[in-house]
This record gives sequence, structure tokens and C-alpha cells, in this order.
Amino acid sequence: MDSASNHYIGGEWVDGDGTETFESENPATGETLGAFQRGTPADVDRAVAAAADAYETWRERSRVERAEFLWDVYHELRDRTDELGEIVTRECGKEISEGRADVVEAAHMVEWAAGDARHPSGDVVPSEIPSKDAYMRRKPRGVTGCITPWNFPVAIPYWHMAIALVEGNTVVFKPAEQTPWCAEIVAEMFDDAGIPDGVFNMVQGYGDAGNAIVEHDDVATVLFTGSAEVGHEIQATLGGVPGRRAACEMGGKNAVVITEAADLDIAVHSAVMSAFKTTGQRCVSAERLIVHTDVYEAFKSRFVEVAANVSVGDPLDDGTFMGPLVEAAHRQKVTRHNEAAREEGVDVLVDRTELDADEIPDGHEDGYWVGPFVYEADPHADLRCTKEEVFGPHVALMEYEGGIEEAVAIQNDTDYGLAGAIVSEDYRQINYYRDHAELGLAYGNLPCIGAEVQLPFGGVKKSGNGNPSAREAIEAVTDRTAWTLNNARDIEMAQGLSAEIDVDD
Ligand code: UN1
Repeated sequence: MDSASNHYIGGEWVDGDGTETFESENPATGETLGAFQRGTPADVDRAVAAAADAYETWRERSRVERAEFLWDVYHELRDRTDELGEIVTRECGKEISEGRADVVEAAHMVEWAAGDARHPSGDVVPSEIPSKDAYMRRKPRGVTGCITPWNFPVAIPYWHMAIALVEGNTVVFKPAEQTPWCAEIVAEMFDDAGIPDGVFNMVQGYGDAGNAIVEHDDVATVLFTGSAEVGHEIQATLGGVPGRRAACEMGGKNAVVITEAADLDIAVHSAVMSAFKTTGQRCVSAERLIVHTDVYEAFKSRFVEVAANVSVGDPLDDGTFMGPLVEAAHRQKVTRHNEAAREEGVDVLVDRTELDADEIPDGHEDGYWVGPFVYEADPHADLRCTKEEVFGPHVALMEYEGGIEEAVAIQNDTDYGLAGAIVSEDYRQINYYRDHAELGLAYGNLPCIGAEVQLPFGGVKKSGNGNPSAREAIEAVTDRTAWTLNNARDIEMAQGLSAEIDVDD
């Protein structure tokens, strides 16, 4: 990439209105991967106009026909999984199996959306009146703004866009500024598939471009996955505006509950995956481990042993468990949270905030490295470190003495409600957790990461108002119409309402 790459608007790669550019960087090495034009509100205006123009003809095509374009994307994702997985890893630092899994997850979502195009859409509903046919039919809503995070730079854009497009909406995509290269590939795949001009548009850039989408009156729906801070602003902006809608999926302060009836092998495995995979940078990552006193010491010694030794290193190496954090600013943020936890007086068990020089692979000295930070915290103390989302490998061990009710009360003692897991061999405990944990995604004897695309995805409480996945995403990007047709010559009304019209002579 010699000069800064363009936006994709109206079926063409175009120069933006602004002159500023930004760079994509490999977080494991600090190497520059490319330069990209920084989108402005004027670029967003142009993209929204292109999407609005294309909408009228796109919505007239059948669902099946619209899905044909996505099947091409699906095959490209499958054929290029290894190559694209490596690009994901190079641009966002996730270790290589996660880089590939990102592409596979994207393929799964595209497959789900395109496959669903041949399934029933809407419902046939009974009527009180035999001569009436009643249906629930779906209509697309129009231009959909998709604002996506860096941590799943291929999968999450397709979660949003595949379903929006199959349902007949057109799209303006604003990817995260940390992963513009992956976004460019996403756009190229739509271009390769020959999607009609203006149906898919992309404006690269920062939050000001995202804001311009949110504030644009011609954008009917905003799908957002990212931080709670930004998501709540989007909800506040669109909340009371007639005709406009936002579905937001945000963060969590997720927990794994490990009861006295836990299989400790499963418990350690679940906790390590939940806390440290993706270097703790999933919205579903666990930052709290709520452990019963009877198994506390045994669990602690095994967990601490892994946390102290788990491999942090070159994410392109197959043997690496954790890659770097995504960028310098995020490394500073995680470091501050680790320091703040210490200042609150918690007992620190593992502190790999600064890795030893010999842990950092050659040529990777400029990476944004951090290892696990593990501490003990009283579950009943009012601590910020067990309440605020860090988005890093920062995890509290919280010991409880009571029954499952106490464990679930601690799990629920957070403003968030995204993901969680219980580890137990006691089905009564599992069922209690299933029914009372305030979560959108709950797991038994598993990590709390790794959701599959055909399930709803999203949280409760501060974690979000949307489930931007599978069938629930259809709700976000369509409106329902109750359509009733009379097949008789006479009009007959429901509820016994008289249809007679008396005329005075
Ligand atoms: C996110 O971190 O924003 O459940 C999404 C998972 C993935 C998606 C995570 N399928 O871990």
C-alpha cells in the first residue's frame, strides 16, 4: 500500500473529502501495515446518499436473490481462511488460531444469513373471520449503519451486515480505526461478489465518522458493537427519535462461578480460557472468578500456576496462548487498572504487567505486551476493580462461603449482564444459576467465551439492548407489518363489531 487506501462508496473506491490519513499497526511488532484515509462527516453523507439511492431497487429483489451475493462472500471466506486469519492476527494481535476462528465465525454468520433466505420469513396468523387471511410480514427499514470493534474485525462486521443485507437493507459500514486493513478486505469481498453499487458502502475512520452515521437522519438503524460508553451515547441519541433505532452490544464484567461441586480440571480450564484468551479483550472475557471456600485453595494454586506461566508471545506462533494488547493507549489503560487495584488494597497473586525481557520474542520489543494480573478481592467489599471493565487479562478471585444463592448474588452484583459460566457437577446448582444469573449468554461447564452464531448474542442491564446475531438480528433490521386480506365480497369484522351501515331514509 503506497498511498492511503480509499473508502468504498457507491460501488467504487473513492478519495474522501478530508486530507488526513491514519496508519494500521501490528501490535506485536509496531510495524506499520498500511495508511488509510480518515473519513469525515462529508464522506458519511456521501455514503448514506449512495445507500439510500440503492435501497429502492435492492429491497425489490427477493431475499433469495439478495443472498446469492453472500454465498460468494461465504466461499471466499472459506477458501481464504488461513490467509485472512493471518491478516487478522497481524493487524489486531490475536494469536493465530483466534485469527482463523474470526474468519470461520464470519463464514458461519454469512452461511446462516444466506441459508435463512430460503426459510420462511414472517408468519401466517389465524383470523377470527374465515374469509380473512392474516400474516405478519417483514419489511426492511432502509439504510443501516454498522459500527464495529477491532477485536473481531472480520466476524462482527458480518454479524451486522449479512443479515441486514439479506433482509433488504443497504449498509454504511464504519470499522474500528485499529483494523482498517481487515475492513478493506471485507469491502473487497462484497466488491468481488458484484454486489450492486451503493448496497454496501464503507467509510474508514474514527469516532467522528461513527457519530456522523449515528446523527444522520437518513440512517434508519444503527447496529453497534463496542464500548459501553459509546453504546450508551448512541442509545441516548437515537432513543426518542421516531423511526430511528439502535441495537447495541456492549461490554461486561463477566464472571465464572466455581462451586464446591466443581470438577477442578474443568474449572481451571474454563477460568484460563475465559480470562486470558484474546488477552482478555473480548466483551465476554471473565474478570471475576467466584470460588467456593471448600475448593478455593486448591483452585487458587492451580490457577495461579497457569497464570504465572501461560505463554505470552508472537501471535503468529502456533504455540502462543496470548498475543499483545491491541495498541499503546490500551496498554496504558490496562496498566492503570492494575495499579488502581493495588491501590485499593487487594492481594496480588500474579503480576505480569511488565513482562521480563527474556519473555519478549526477538523483533517484538515494540509490541504492546502484558501478561496476566491476578488478585484476591473480598466479594462483599465495595471495590472499583471488581466493578469496572478492564478489557485485559486482569482477573479477581472472589471467595464465597454460602450456597449457590450467594454465588449468584455476587455474579449479579454488577451493572453489566453479558456473559458468565458456572462450573459444577450438581444439576440443582446449575439450574439455579441458569434461572437466576442476570446474563444474556450463560454457560455450564464451559468458558464464558466462544458463542456460536445461531444463538442470540447480547446482554441485559448495562451490557446492551440488542441481540445482533441470527434470528434476533432480523428483529433489529426489519419492521413487522400485520397484513390482513379479505377474500369475501362482504366485509365482516372481528370482535363481533357490526359492519352494517344503516342509512336514514
Ligand atoms: C466480542 O467480544 O465482542 O462469544 C464478541 C465469543 C465470540 C464473540 C465475542 N463469538 O467469544
